[in-house]
Amino acid sequence: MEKLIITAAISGAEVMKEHNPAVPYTIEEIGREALSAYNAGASIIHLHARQDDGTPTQDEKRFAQCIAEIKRLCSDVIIQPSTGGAVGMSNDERLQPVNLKPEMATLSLGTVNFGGDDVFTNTETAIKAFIERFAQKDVKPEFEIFDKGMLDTAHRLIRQGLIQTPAHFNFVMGVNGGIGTSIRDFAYLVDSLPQNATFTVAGIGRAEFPLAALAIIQGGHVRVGFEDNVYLSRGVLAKSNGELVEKVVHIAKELGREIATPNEARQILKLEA
Ligand code: KMH
Ligand code: ZN
Repeated sequence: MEKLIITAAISGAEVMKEHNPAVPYTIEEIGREALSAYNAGASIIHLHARQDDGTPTQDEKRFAQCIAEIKRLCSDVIIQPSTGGAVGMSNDERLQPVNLKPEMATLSLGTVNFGGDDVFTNTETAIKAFIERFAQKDVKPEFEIFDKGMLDTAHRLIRQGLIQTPAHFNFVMGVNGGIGTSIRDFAYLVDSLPQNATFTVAGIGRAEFPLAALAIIQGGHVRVGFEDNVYLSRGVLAKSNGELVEKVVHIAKELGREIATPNEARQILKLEA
């Protein structure tokens, strides 16, 4: 089986220090959390930027500062900025980090409720515009899948020649409004993937580690981090993103799956080194 790519979603846009005091806001804190995840075995850092007070921002300059700090501390890690940003941001605002030409960035393939009154909006027109901008800047998309219909959208856009294959997907499972976290839900998504696709799984909250184990067994990849879950185990806050990554490494080792370095992850995902 392929080596395991671990993505650390270190910051997110919705999780705050009130949820876990180690959630990073400042450039220095972002660097600290990226380094802890990298040292533990993460090869990809999924990045949301914040202002110093924790307000989410897609500001290009702020992203450039965060990326510089992460590269200073972990020079070979793959940095994957978010273009999801936070609920309510405009598409232009969200696309800013793509101008920095990162190796990868996230690209959501549909609209989903995000609990309460929040709706994470991704119209078909917007999705096509995002795909075009990624292609212009030569950025590999990680397609964010919050529900099964989004994979059907991927199939349609592949048929239309708008999505290049092999494509890479992230199943975000357990958002209030998206697909659930059962084994059946997981199998349904895996069975619905386009040919030759790679996938990673991000389980929300307490689903993070059970879904990580399923992905490890199934030959997929794993995302963990404060964006998705702040607990190491029931009632125990993780002290760092690194602790969450360490737990995945431990599960993978027990199950006989080796961990990919950043350069091995580049080969698996067909990114240029
Ligand atoms: N913060 C969510 C509204 C992504 O990073 O691409 C969207 C999100 C997806 O986190
Ligand atoms: Zn994100």
